[in-house]
Amino acid sequence: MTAKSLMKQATQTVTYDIEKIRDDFPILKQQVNGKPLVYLDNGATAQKPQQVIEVLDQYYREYNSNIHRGVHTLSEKATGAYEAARLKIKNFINAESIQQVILTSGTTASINLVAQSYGRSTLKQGDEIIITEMEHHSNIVPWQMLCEQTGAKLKVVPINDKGELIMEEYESLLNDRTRLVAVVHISNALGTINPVEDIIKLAHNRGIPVLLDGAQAVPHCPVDVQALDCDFYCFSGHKLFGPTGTGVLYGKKALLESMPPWQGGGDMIRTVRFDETTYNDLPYKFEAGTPDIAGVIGTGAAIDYVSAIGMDNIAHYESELLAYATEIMSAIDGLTLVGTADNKAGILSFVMKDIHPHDIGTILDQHGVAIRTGHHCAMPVMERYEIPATARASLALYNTRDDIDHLVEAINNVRKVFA
Ligand code: C6P
Repeated sequence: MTAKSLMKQATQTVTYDIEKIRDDFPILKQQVNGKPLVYLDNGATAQKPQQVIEVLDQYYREYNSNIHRGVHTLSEKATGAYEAARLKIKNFINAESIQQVILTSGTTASINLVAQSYGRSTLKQGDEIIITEMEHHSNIVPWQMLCEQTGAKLKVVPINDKGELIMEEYESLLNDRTRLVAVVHISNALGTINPVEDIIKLAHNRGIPVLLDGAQAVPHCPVDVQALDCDFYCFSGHKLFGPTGTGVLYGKKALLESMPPWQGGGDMIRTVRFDETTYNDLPYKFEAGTPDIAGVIGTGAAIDYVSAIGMDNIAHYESELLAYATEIMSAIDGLTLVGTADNKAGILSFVMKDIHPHDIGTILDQHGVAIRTGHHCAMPVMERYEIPATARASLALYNTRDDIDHLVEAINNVRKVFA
């Protein structure tokens, strides 16, 4: 879905009570270095609302126990809450069934699972995997490792100066040797919203499956895996206002069923004998060992939270905030935005003439403004723009124009310090 179509859809929906939303996030009420906290590092991890924190507290106080194992009351309660969270995730991304919602420790684990299970069992010497120049390392390195293991080759779709994929190059890379396309839905370093529908259609015309890295998309816009028709979709709970240590791999059922388990251990088996082991059904086949039970239940609460606000409302609110931030930041002398795609989400990567991003980040912190600086685990993006790093402000549903004004004021202070 494009930003414009999201906006159009969103204008038909209801209200956005920013004061009430901010009130739900206790961490935002504090001062940092004597200044009110302005949290603009949501791309790295998002803050947690009271509703999520309470669910975690309740789990540990009242029914902490292992799942799928015990017949005692606490274990049954934990299993029920854990599976209820899976159902919430299924509905949230509109998966066909809960069997297609594999619970992992994060986007990174989800992509590695596909690489080591699907990839390792199907790819061979000379096969090709297509990724893009704007991928996070999590969607590069697992494929490089797979290439080393199988003899397959990695092909990379380049980006233009605005940070958009060059679609003609993508089309020309698709061929009879392509076995998988793995693309980021929204770039963490540039904010680009990729034309994933077109990417998927072009790959499917040749029978090639597509994996989407949705780590930066799921917290900011509605995602419907059936409408997208993607073959795999990966995301993390902690960027979606849930706890760290949780993630999701959605997959088409036929693909998941054809894939061998990746990790072995408890819960993923049906029977174990020394001469033969049989595996559990989906989704458990891919869920070896005790998971982050509280984390998954908390992610379910986070989904309840964003669903009550409405993903359309969130997308609309954030795109207006991005437009405001883009306008005033573009006007700052000596500041250059890196990533100016026509279709963009709330990520503002920038560099300042003769000032290292780490210095920007340090001075901003003194003003209570939290941003990320560095390569953002997307070193090829930095190489593309011939820069060592950027400073990055990344928005979330609780940020305001006031936050942006504080950011700009602090940036102006950076300029004064280095004048
Ligand atoms: N990006 C950022 O500051 P994990 O660590 O598994 O939850 O997510 C990895 C990941 C994968 N893909 C994209 C597009 C991402 O943005 C991230 C995480 C954070 O940009 C931390 S490096």
